[in-house]
Amino acid sequence: MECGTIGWSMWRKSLDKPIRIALIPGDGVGGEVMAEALPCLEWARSRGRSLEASPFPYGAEHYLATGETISNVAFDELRDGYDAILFGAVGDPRIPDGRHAEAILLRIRQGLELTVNFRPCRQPSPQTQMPDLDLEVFRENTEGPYCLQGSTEPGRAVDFAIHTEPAVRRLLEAAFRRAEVRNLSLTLAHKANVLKHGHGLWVRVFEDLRKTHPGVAARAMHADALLCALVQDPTAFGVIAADNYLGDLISDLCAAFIGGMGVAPSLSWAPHRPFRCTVLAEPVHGSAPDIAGKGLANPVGMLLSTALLFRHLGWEPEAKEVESAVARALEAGAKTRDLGGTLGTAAMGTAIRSCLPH
Ligand code: GGG
Repeated sequence: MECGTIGWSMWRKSLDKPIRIALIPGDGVGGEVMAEALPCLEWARSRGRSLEASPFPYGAEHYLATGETISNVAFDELRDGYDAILFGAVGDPRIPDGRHAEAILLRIRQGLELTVNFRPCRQPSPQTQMPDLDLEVFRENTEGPYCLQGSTEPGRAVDFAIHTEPAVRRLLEAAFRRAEVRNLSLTLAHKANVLKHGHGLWVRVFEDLRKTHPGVAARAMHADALLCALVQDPTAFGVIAADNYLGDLISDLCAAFIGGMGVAPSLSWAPHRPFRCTVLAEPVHGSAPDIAGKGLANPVGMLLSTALLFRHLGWEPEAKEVESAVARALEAGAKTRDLGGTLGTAAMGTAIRSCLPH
């Protein structure tokens, strides 16, 4: 496998030590879905995979109790001592401005320079109306309006967006390579007609990389036209690349094609730091405070994120087994409420686990 695509087995801090995974459940349903991923880690260990998992308390509860989001020492520990972070979700109604969420999740994404946020969008089960759907969104994960620079003034609010050529190039290079390896088309979503500076840069770099990847069927589209075409026929798209903001919106729409946010996984990495990178696996969904604590959340997005992490570590058989256990459980009728079923989070996790080989 190529460096910069998932499944490259050298993404680890040390070859002769166990893979170290930091567990950050975060807020709301994060802990509930994380609880269903832990037995998957245990299962991988039972198959001979060498891993250690350590919990970290970062989230709203910890912030309200201690005033700490992530300390510098803890951040350094995550960066230098862990191969991966398995993350639940952030967001808590008791902190309406989301300052702890920024300081935790955006700090991790930006501090670890996790430029590539990979959000595949395939039907989690073959029993579906769109079996041909094979979409993969590459979302830039550290810049754009997420630079968190701006101000609220009387009668006026300002949000800046920063796009740097190295990050844009890294994201697009990863998307081109992925499209090449999987023989998929590549579409860049942009609004360079309005956002002349930032998205103008995206289009320029895209056109540049198109020359070095002549085998990829690549096109740049205005995001509004792309969204319209996507809703009309999602199977007409392959890899979609976009900046942080558009990439978030487009991938959330794509999640709706496969059953909703509850089933959508993601993995983030730093393509320019293959040997030093702590990767981040997290479901696309947030903390869902409306259903938090009720045992109703769908653990599929979390489990498929765990499968992406396994694949990234080179544990392809385990990644495939988890994905097919999810598919088999869904085919057998196991569904949470968001998918029209009646199961709670734990029962859904149990149903999926029962489909894993022993
Ligand atoms: N598991 C993803 C999560 O917790 N998302 C919450 C959130 O607010 N994310 C900001 C973003 O990704 O746009």
